[in-house]
Amino acid sequence: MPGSDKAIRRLIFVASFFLVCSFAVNLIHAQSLQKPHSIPPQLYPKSSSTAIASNVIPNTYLVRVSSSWIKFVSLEPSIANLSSQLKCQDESFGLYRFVGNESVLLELKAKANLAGIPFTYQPEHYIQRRSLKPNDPLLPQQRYLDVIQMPLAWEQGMAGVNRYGDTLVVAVVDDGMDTSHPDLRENIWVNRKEIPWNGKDDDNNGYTDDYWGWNGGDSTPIIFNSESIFYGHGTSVAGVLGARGNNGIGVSGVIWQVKMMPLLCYSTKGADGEVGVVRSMLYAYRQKKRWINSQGKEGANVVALNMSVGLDKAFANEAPIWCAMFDSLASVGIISAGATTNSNIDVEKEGDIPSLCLSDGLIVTSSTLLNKQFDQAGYGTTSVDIAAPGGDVYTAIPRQINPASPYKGEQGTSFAAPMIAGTVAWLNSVVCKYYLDLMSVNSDSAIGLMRNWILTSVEPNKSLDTVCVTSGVLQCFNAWKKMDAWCMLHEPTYGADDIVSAKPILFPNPSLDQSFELAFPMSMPLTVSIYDASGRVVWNGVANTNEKIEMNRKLASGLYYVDAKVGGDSTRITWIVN
Ligand SMILES: [Ca+2]
Ligand SMILES: [Ca+2]
Ligand SMILES: [Ca+2]
Repeated sequence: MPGSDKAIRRLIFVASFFLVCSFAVNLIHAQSLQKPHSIPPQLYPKSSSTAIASNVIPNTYLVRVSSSWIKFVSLEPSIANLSSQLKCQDESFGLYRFVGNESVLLELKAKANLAGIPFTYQPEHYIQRRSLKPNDPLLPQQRYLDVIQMPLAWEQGMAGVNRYGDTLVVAVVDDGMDTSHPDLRENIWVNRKEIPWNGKDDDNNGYTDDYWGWNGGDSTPIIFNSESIFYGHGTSVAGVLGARGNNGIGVSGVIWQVKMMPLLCYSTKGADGEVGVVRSMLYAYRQKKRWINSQGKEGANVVALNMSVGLDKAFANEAPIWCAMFDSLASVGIISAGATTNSNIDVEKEGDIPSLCLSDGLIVTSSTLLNKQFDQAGYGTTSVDIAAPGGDVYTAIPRQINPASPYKGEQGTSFAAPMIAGTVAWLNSVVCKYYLDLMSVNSDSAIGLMRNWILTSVEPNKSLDTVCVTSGVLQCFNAWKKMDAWCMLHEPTYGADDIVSAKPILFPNPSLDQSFELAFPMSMPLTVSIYDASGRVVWNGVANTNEKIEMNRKLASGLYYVDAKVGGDSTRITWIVN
């Protein structure tokens, strides 16, 4: 099996800002080709020990020994009680399974060896599919996920947290996001320190009621309004980036579990000027800065920002404030993914923002068809970096448009960019701690590395030779391979280390609806016991990591203790039910 060592490791771990320009010409617009949805606008109110790897099935062994010897010793009283514990799996091959204490096998092995009989045994391991597909029913319509190698990538891990257990947040600068969408709601960031709609800035971050992000267009906390439904653009971008994967519903995002921070950049009053974009970017920047300064206690760990919004026929010297924001974001470790225009033009001759913003923290994306051929979008061989399939993208739409099936096909660079932003977030979920440490001391260097992993691992396509710097299409698994090679060089044990250190993380906590998930770097069976404050068991059950666990009884509001056993490790987590 190629790369089996990696396979094993995988198994083991698995300003207010001012505006002086006229917007009569340069109105910002969504980078998609879709027509608005034809519904009338309406107001929407707002480890086990180091010796036992976590991929080992507890106390279970495979044994290979001559079946005739087993039959023979079954007549021997001193051995019979031992040999009878082996359950035959294949007689002619001499394959047995044993469940119990290893000492029994050691004793049997000694007796076999005395008799000159070969006796081999090993712990039995959980196996995994080599190409991981989530159970979302509309996945067959999402062929772009195969084009960018997501099933191979997911096999390396699919947690919404990094190796330090930090939640991964992606800011989405767009026209809002349907927070009630069944396939998005669990993956939408909320500001836990903010009490919604009480007219107060509870977390004292300068933004009143910013429970769900921020509306930079209007400077309000409303991140989903009638225009969000009418255009549906931000919801569709969110679907590509981070629709909940493997939840048995709808579609799967590039990353299954992530927290998407909705930042609405359009104004409901007058023209859509770029002030909304700048204010939105500033919100993401401030939240990340706060997260860094508070060592993760406040703010949000924003690792990527998606911008499927742009300014046609504009040059960088016409939008210096906007362009400089990408550097500000990079200074706090945020990589931005920007969609170039959908017009089939040379952006370097005709202009386009953000395409022409010069920032190492920005990856500019053009669009291909599913066959990786160029899809008639903006191009520029020094400013457009990469392409991703924006030609036929099946994704989420606002639930209000079609409550029975809130999904549809979309096209445009708008839907290619979130594949890059999603890839950045996903890479953050699997990257080694050495990289995360580097990010905390030298974000430029860390961003340069990740940018390089993504841009140097594309699949070249002739049709893209005159389109973008890399002449190729995003390949997420190839990017992982580059990342893995770098991590192996700097932190050779990075895969194995997590066996000891990885602990499941319970969220949401506090929970409002008596359900929660235990996030873990890989999908694992769990045994869960929940105790109330007085130590009584209130719930027992089995489940899987990264899947929703719902109580079959109503729990009173209060403090609980969740004992979660994953592999051989038990962890106690304090859980608050509201
Ligand atoms: Ca606030
Ligand atoms: Ca508040
Ligand atoms: Ca889904």
